[in-house]
Amino acid sequence: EEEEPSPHGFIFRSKLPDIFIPNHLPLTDYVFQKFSGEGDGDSTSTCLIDGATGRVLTYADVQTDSRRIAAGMHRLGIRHGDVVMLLLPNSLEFALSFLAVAYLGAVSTTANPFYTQPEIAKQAKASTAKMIITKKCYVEKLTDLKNDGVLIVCVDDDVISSTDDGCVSFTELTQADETELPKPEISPEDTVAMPYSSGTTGLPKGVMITHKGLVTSIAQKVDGENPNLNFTANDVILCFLPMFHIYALDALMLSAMRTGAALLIVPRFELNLVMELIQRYKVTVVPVAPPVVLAFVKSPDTEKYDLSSVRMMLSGAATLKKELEDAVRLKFPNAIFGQGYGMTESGTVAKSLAFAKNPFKTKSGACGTVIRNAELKVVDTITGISLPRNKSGEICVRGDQLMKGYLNDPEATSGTIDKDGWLHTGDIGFVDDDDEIFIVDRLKELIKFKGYQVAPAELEALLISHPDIDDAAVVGMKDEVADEVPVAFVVRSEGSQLTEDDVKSYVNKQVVHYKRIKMVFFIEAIPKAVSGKILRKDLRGKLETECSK
Ligand code: 4UV
Repeated sequence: EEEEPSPHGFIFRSKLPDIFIPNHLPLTDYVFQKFSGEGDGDSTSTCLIDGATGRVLTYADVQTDSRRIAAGMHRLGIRHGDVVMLLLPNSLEFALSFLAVAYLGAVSTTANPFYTQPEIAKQAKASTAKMIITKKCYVEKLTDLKNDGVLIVCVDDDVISSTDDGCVSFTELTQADETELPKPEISPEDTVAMPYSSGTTGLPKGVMITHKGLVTSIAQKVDGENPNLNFTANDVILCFLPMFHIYALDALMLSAMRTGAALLIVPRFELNLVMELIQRYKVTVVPVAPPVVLAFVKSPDTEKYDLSSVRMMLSGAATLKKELEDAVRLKFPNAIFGQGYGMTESGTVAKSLAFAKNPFKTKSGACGTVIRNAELKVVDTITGISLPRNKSGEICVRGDQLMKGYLNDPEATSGTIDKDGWLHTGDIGFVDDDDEIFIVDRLKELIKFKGYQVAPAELEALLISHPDIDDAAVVGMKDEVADEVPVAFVVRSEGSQLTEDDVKSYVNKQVVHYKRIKMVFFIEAIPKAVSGKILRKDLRGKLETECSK
C-alpha cells in the first residue's frame, strides 16, 4: 500500500513522542542538573572510574575538580570563546578538562594524541588553540606550537609551576580556587566542542557544536519518561572508545553524566583487559565499534570471564554486518544488542529502540530509529525528492542537535546543511516498515578505518606534494578487519621510477597509523568528471577488477 507524502514530502519521526528539552541551559548546568539544588541525584555516587588506576571520582568531586581547573585556566588567561585543545587519551583528565572549558564558555577542540606533529599543528593553528592539554610523552610534537606562544599543560607533570621544558603542570590548574571561577554569560549558540571532521568532502574542518546542540543531542537519547537510551544511575558504562570522537563524547561521557551513571574510563581497547574490567566492576553497558565486536566474536577467552552483568551492548561509527551482530549476541546472552548511527556534524541520528526503557522489538542489521525531537528524510540523490519507505537514497536529518557550521567555512557549511535546515549525511540508506534505518552505501568521499575517519583529500594533498607525482586519488578498499583501508591511484611524472614503497613511506610517516596507504596502483590518468571532480566510483570499480586478478 502506497503512503501519501505530506506537502513537504516523506518525513520520518521517532516512535517516541517529542519531549521538552531544556536546551537554553549551558551544557554543564544541564549535565549536572540532577545534582543541583532541586535534583534527586546523589552527589556521593560514582561518576568516573579510572580503569588504569582504580581511582574513583564522585559527582561532587567531578563538579568541584572541573570548576577548579576552570578557575586555573582562567588565571592562565583562558576566556569565553577561547579554544583549548585536548590532546589526551581517555582519562579522568580528559573528562575534567572538557567540563572545565565548558564552564568558562570556552571551546574544546579534541584531537587524537597519536596524530603526527604536522597533523596536530594543522588543527591547533586552524582552530587558533591558546592552550593544549596533553601528556609528557606527546610534548615533543608540540615544540613549534609552544614557541609560537601556545600554552602547553601536562597532566602527568606533578611539579608545581613551569618546569624546565616550559610546560605548565596540571596541578597548577587542579589546585586553583574554584570560588575564583567567574560566571560567564553563556549563550545556547556558543560553541562548546569543536572536533574535526572532513564531513562529506574535502579536508578536516572544525565542527562547531554548540551548548544547545549538545544538550539537545544528549536529551534526545537519555531524557523523557521513556528514554530512547535507558542509562540509569545504577549503570556502569565502559568507555574505551576514544573520547575525542563525538560518539564517546556525546553518547557516552556526557549522556552517562546526565543520568547519574558511572563511566569506567579505559585508555585503549585491549580485549582481555576489558573483559577483566567487565568482571571486576560488574559493567552493565558496553559501547563498541564493529572491530571490537569482531574481537569478542573471535576470542576463545570470553568463556573465562564472567560477562553476565552486561545488559546492553551498543555498536556505532561504522557498518556492522548482520552475521557479526548475530554472532556476538550468543556471547552476551543477558545483553540487549543494538546500533546507533551518528555523525560528528549531527550528533546521534538514530538509536536502536531496543535500548528504550520500554523497549521495542528491533531487527538485526538496523542502525536504529531516528531520535526524538528530530526529523529524517531519504532523498533521491539525483532529483533531491524525498522517498517513501523501503526506497534507498541519501539520509538527511533536521533538528536542534545539528552543528552550527564548520569553522571559517561557510561554503562547506551550506554544502552540508541546506537552507531549510536539513543536514545531508552523505550516507545512503532506507527506512523500513517498522521505522528502522538501514545504511547500504556511502555517497561521500569519507573512508572509515575501524570507525576512524580518513579523508581522501588529505592523503591526495600529501601525494601531490611529492615532486614525482603528477596526480593522485585515494579511495577506500573493503577489508575484513578494518572495514575499509585507504589505497592510492598515482600518476607518476614522466620518466619517474617511483615505486609503491616510495609512495607509501613518503605519505605514511606523515600521518597517524589508520590513515596509512595500504596499496598503490600506478595509472595513466585519474578519471575525472568535466567539473574536475574525481570519479571515485570508477576507481572503486577498477579496484575490484585489480583485486580479483
Ligand atoms: O563523523 P563520524 O566519525 O561520526 C560517527 C559517529 C557515531 C555515533 C555518534 C553518536 C551515537 O550515538 C552513535 O551511536 C554513533 O561515527 O562518522 C560519521 C559516519 O560514520 C558512518 C556513517 O557513514 C556516518 O556518516 N557511521 C556511523 N555510524 C554508523 C555508520 C552505523 N551505525 N552504521 C554504518 N555507518
